[in-house]
Amino acid sequence: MDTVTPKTCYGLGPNHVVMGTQQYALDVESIRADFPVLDRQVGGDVTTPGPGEGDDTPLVYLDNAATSHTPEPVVESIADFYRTYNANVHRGIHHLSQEASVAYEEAHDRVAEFVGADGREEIVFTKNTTESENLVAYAWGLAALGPEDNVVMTQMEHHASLVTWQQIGKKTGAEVRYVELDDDGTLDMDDAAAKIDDDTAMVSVLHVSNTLGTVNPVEALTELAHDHDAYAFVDGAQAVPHMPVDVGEIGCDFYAFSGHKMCGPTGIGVLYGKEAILDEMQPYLYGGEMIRSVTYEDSEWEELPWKFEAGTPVIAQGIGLHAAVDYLEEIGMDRVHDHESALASYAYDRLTEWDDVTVYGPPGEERAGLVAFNLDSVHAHDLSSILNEYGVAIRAGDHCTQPLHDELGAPASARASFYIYNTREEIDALVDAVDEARQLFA
Ligand code: C6P
Repeated sequence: MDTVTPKTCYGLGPNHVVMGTQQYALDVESIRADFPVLDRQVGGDVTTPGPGEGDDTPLVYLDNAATSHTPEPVVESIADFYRTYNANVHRGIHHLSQEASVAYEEAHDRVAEFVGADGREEIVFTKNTTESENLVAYAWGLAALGPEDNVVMTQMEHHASLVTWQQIGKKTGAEVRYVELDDDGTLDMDDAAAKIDDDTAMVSVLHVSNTLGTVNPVEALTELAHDHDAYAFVDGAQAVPHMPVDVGEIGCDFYAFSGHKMCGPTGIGVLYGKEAILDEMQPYLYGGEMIRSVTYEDSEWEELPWKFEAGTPVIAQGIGLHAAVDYLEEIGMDRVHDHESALASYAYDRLTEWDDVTVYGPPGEERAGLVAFNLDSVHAHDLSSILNEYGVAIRAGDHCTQPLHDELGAPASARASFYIYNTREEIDALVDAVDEARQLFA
């Protein structure tokens, strides 16, 4: 890797410099060049999108768990689709439709390969992780669950799965159970073994917690589920963007994630499902594209995965996701993971230097690339507003894990989350701004 000349940046004083790329597991400097938004100044009028008057504070973007930014090759792939071969898929035998269909189908193949699925039949494109969860809950859960069954989740579940299975539980009478957490924010596996029993029909668990940064033992949880003939659904929204994931190795029956958290566009999610199970399931949405033949009396479904992609599908988004996968694989998912782990560990160490800061979740080296915390004297929302004054973008709130925040005894937390383009200097910028807030409210 090349050594770069350090440059002053990030607006919190001359001590914040971009260091030589040799200090990172990946070449941050050249990655940053693919994301023009990272050069934004912020602070002015928010009613007109884009740079404008009053924007004079360099952006430090640490809200990647909410959504990541989109590199130029991905933007270009989407623009190229609209500029040169925009057409609906699977509906025309004209040239553009065939080009679009091939590109859309190949996007399924590429995603399948990326997560270790057996082929495109196992990869359904949805709108996001939330829709992937709902697809299985409605298509499988409504038909399969009854009052004698239970669904097991964890206390750290995101609302995407928690609310979905909770509501399917109400509709079907199935009991919903939550595996408890140990004090360090990891799963109590004894409790998991106790709660998953012969009446369990589904174990739906997070791979990585978007609040605690905990990485759950999804292989062991899948094994527990299968020991009791239950299905295992893994919510990988915070895993696939950040680490190598192989659904075959995990052994789970379903796995879900979103394109917009992994350098892809918004509006696309992925549901992986084992072919034999998807084959058995009835569709979730009906209409065009998902049918093979229709009479006034009845219909037959198209083959997988199209059976679950009713209507005009997410064509441009799928093509963008293909480019995002290419982009991430070019960097290497091991290096993505190592880079973020180092950043999270550094942020954890710096924030825990203060006694009046509570950091949630396991220690630095065991966590995924995010840190949720609270200052004793400042509400997370106020903290986030102050940080915004310094151009530091974090998320404050319950991060769609309200019951978990109840468990933590905090209505909200501040969360910094990292990605391939973040630097230690940006974490210094975060810590300096947090310190300003501490002084202000001391
Ligand atoms: N978490 C966050 O800021 P969607 O919105 O469907 O793309 O992803 C939902 C989702 C599901 N599971 C986990 C673990 C998640 O983190 C998310 C999204 C964002 O943490 C928005 S709440």
